[in-house]
Amino acid sequence: MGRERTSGNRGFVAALAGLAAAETVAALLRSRSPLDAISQFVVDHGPRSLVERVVRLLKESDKPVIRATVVAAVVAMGGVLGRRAGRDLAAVSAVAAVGWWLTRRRATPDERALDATCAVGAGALGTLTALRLPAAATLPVSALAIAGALGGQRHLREEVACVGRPLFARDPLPSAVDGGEDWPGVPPLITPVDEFYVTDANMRPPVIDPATWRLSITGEVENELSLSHDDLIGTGLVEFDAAMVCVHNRLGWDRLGNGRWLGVPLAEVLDRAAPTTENGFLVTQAVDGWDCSVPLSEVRRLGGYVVLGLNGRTLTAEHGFPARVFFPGLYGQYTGAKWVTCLRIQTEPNPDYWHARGWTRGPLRVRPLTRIDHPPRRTRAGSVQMTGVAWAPPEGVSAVEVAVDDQDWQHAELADELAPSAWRRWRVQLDLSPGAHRVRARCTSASGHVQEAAPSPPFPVGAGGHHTVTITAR
Ligand SMILES: Nc1nc2c(c(=O)[nH]1)N[C@H]1C(S)=C(S)[C@@H](COP(=O)(O)O)O[C@H]1N2
Ligand SMILES: [Mo]
Repeated sequence: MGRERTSGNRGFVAALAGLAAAETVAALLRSRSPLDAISQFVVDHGPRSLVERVVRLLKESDKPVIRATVVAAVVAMGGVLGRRAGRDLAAVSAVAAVGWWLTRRRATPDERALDATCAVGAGALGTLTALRLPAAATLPVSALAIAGALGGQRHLREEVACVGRPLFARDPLPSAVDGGEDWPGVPPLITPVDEFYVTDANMRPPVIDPATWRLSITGEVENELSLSHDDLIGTGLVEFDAAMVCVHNRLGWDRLGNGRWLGVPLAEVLDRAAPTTENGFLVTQAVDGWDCSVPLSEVRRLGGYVVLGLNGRTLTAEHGFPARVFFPGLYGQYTGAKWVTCLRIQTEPNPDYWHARGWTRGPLRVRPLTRIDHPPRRTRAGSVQMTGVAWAPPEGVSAVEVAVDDQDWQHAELADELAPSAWRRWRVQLDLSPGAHRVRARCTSASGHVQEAAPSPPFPVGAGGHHTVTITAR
């Protein structure tokens, strides 16, 4: 019994050391992280309903949790293998085979060769070393391996974070807009880049060299184009304010941001390319293999941009450097690719990353929604200021109303509109008697559509219903 437990523990340590060694070597050689490769496999193959559940449960911490789960699974596997004496070779081969197979995914042939060598070599060596170590040495050795791995991960993260240099912009904050600046608890009019939500199907954003990157425009066009980053910047950038909303944004959530974007109108690019079909699709394709098809009729209706900058700087790696496609008014997963490399005009849509995983074909338009941001759920009784934001891109918000308990709707004061596609801040003065109150909010879009009451989850057409909070006044 005692002996079995010892070898089980050795198996745990060996698996952990193997993974950590592979991770460290990958970071040192600037190859892809094996842990990310395994996690990416989980992301790519998770069924739609599971993905929905994970997003709902974990909100924006999904990726760290996936990584931690993978580490736990690998260590558990090591523990199981370690229980049987004389299985060193089996353990080492399992680590090597899994590492080799996984690193072949989503990479160029060169990267694959390097990644596979790292994963197989370092992982196997780490595992073997840990299995052969005298019991007293296992702890310090695995601690060292983990420290190396964490250091490597950190190094990679910093490398990714450094993209983003100044790019032409008007005032950082528009002075023309009245209201909201000193309203309690209301979010900034323009969401700072480091607070702007990040959603994509990658464990780590691709890092692209703008010197070699090209945007190609191909398919059913008269003139194929291949544009560099400088070509696009020189085309004459247009600044526009718009909210980007993830289809997973639930009532009260902040999976949306209001940005000041810089981009080239798609109409200009398409005019130069001259599509030979009127009723086809614009397929935006990215370096991560992600794609999304937008009907040309919708492209004409919404305009859309090849975006190069956000809030006065080039895009950051996380938000799609060097370029992304954005149609204000379409949910994030229908609006076009970050890290875009190809715009292809086709008569038929592509399978599309999310459609292939069970999501609605689209394009899905953003449903108007209102969010209550203030006051906190416990507050003083009496006169209380409530604030929030509402959005209805691309047409804009014309009214926000709030109802306390089952009383009548009362109109909120709206801050000036920055742009119809941007979010709009609002406030209202409430008189709350001591006790618990249920407060709901809704908006009306510029075309007169009143936000409906029936609550619905993000799948299949985006969340709906009134954001409702319970506020206890004392
Ligand atoms: N290449 C690529 N583009 C992508 C995605 C992706 O996974 N890969 N995710 C989309 C989704 S679901 C959303 S909500 C937005 C998010 O953009 P943000 O991370 O800059 O907020 O990007 C879209 N573009
Ligand atoms: Mo999204």
